[in-house]
Amino acid sequence: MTQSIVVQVGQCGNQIGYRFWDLALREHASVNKSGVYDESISSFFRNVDSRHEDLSNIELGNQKGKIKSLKARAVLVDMEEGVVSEMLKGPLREVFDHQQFITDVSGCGNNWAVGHKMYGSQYREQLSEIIRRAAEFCDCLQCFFIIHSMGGGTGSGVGTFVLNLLQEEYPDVYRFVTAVYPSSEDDVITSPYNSVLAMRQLTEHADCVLPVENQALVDIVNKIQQAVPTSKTGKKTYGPNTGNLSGVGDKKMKDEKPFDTMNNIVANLLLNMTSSARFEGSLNVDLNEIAMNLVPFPKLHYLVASQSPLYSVGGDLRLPPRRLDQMFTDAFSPDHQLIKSNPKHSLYLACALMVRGNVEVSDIRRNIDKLKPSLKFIHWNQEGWKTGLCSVPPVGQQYSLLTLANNTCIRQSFTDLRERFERLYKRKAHIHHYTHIDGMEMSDFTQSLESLNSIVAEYGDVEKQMMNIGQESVPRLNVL
Ligand SMILES: Nc1nc2c(ncn2[C@@H]2O[C@H](COP(=O)(O)OP(=O)(O)O)[C@@H](O)[C@H]2O)c(=O)[nH]1
Ligand SMILES: [Mg+2]
Repeated sequence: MTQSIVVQVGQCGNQIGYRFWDLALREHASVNKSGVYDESISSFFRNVDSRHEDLSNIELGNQKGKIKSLKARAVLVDMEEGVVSEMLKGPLREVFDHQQFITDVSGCGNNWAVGHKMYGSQYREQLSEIIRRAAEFCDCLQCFFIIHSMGGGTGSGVGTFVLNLLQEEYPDVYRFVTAVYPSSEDDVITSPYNSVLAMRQLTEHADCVLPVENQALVDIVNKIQQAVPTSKTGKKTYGPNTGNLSGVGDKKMKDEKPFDTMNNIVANLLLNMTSSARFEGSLNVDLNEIAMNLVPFPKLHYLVASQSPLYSVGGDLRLPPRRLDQMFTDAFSPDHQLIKSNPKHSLYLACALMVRGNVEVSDIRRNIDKLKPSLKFIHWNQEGWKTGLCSVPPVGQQYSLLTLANNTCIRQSFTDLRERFERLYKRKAHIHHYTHIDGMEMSDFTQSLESLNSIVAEYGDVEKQMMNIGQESVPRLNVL
């Protein structure tokens, strides 16, 4: 069994990370009834109780203090203290070791340069040290999962600094980045700059990026609200701010944060993606196989995720269960994508289907055959499916499906972002806040824009190639 380390940076990164650890503990608790520390738990948690291996502790909730011997394989970084110190007061406080954090007090002011150039160099040694410590606890470290937003300063700046550091110091360990992209109505005025500057780093230094758009999350949350049966009082029982999706039960209601429901969706993406690293399955997809199978060209490593059911939070869940075949239809529909897109209208380079629960390989095959006529795959990879089957479903579900698509539809998100960047950049608005930071040059802007242009162009070229082939293969009339 291999291990992974989660590196969560900035407000968004830490808030999503927190949801991930909460839900991961619940999953393990529901499967591991004996409470004995085993290989499955060891993939993301270490055991600090050397006296005995008994972990009847992982039952969360009212069994206060019983998670003392499990520590998350996590590194928490934020240049503000608020979010991390709240985590230390919350119900999962025992899961995080005090040696696992780096915080500062003044924040990055939503400025990538402050995060990447200033704090990056200032904290380089400490970051390197804290990661080394986490890595030393692993027998066989396979992946880093980095979580951060693109639009702010810490996650986008320090987060991408850490990414580079990881590549330098652990070149053989996979780097998966979950990156939350700002919506067009984002209140961070400099978010297009931060996102484009960060994206160049993701393009150059990550093995795989799972882009998530806040707009897509908001739309999904609204959809969930509509789908959830109303309670007797006529009130919706689920949705943002109702508390139930926060994952720690009803008493959490008063602590509910506006992002929690959205973050649960992203946490579920990570749970589903890592399920075969955490549990047994008849068709286990090793995490390295995702990078291997889904990324045919090094920079085209942005994978569009979609899932069905849209989320799962265990026993609280009251959404009607999805039928198996419906789940496959869902996952290819635009309203289940974690970026605003319609993959059916674009070209697939490859697609992974990560199925969990009591599902047969033949069920997957049947659904692939059913879907195929409506999907366009690149001509040299017509059978570009990677399927995984993990026997353990999410808590409270019979089965679930996560798809990860290398699809040219991502180009639209990138061109939208570029437009927003250019609107500011044309007038050089706010640029001086960046260039006065030591080490930040105008070339950082120009090169990041070039990098984005080239990604957009590369996805475009792939599409064009396909169109040309399409035309050539139009059957001609044989003139007799
Ligand atoms: N989905 C989600 N987005 C967030 C969360 N917190 C902040 N954001 C978004 O992230 C961007 C700001 O980044 P933030 O993580 O607050 O900044 P940082 O602390 O400097 O990294 C904005 O686009 C926010 O809308 C969160 O918990 N979940
Ligand atoms: Mg912050």
